[in-house]
Amino acid sequence: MSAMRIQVINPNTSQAMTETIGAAARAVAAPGTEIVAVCPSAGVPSIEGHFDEAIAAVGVLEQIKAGRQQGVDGHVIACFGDPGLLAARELAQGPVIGIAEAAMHMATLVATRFSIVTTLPRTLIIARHLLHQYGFHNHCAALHAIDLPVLALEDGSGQAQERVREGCIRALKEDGCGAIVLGCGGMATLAQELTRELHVPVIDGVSAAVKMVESLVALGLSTSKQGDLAFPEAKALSGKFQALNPF
Ligand code: 5HY
Repeated sequence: MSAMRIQVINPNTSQAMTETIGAAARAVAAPGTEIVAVCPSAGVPSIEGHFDEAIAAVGVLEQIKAGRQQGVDGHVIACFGDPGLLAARELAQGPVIGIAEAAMHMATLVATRFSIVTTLPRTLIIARHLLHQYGFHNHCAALHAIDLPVLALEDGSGQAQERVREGCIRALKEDGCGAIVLGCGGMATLAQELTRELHVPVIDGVSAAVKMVESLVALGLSTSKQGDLAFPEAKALSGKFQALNPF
């Protein structure tokens, strides 16, 4: 595999979660792949709804532009809502993969039905929208929320991690699913241990997305600039958005 650099963007501004995500990405990266883990310079400390996603999407674009200027080969959006994904693809040259789409794709390759375990109940609708947007709604058996905030995953108590494990066990018992998708970037480092313990594929989108970007780059495939993912139309951006100027 040729040498490459992949920018992994945590769209929230939690430094601890950015480090968790970066560690999960590096754990699976090929020997020749450098992982550059970043988060927006400003925004929301965690993303738990539509309002947070709208704010985070601007930060994603800020980081995509920076990554493109640094010459990275591809990008991962490491939040389960895939915030700003299509806008990021307009701005990017290389592939841009969201962790929800990556995990969902991978789950359909190893099981006929998968369940999702995520954080707050109010974010379930975001995952449901993505299932329909990506065409996976017939593959998803059920969605579960551990009913803890995203940053509980970084509080060191281990409570969120135990709730994730319980959610996976419940899903396997009740849903008739063959695989589990972890619905938060902050759960990334839990997948391999849970796969070993539960004897089913438990899929983390961060690692799935890193391998998908590696594959796309190795195949010489970058974001199509034909049609709606072409670079944005040139126009005068104003105020703080001038920094996002694509050109
Ligand atoms: C994420 N929020 O992956 C999502 C998870 C969620 O800050 N990072 C966040 O619960 O939607």
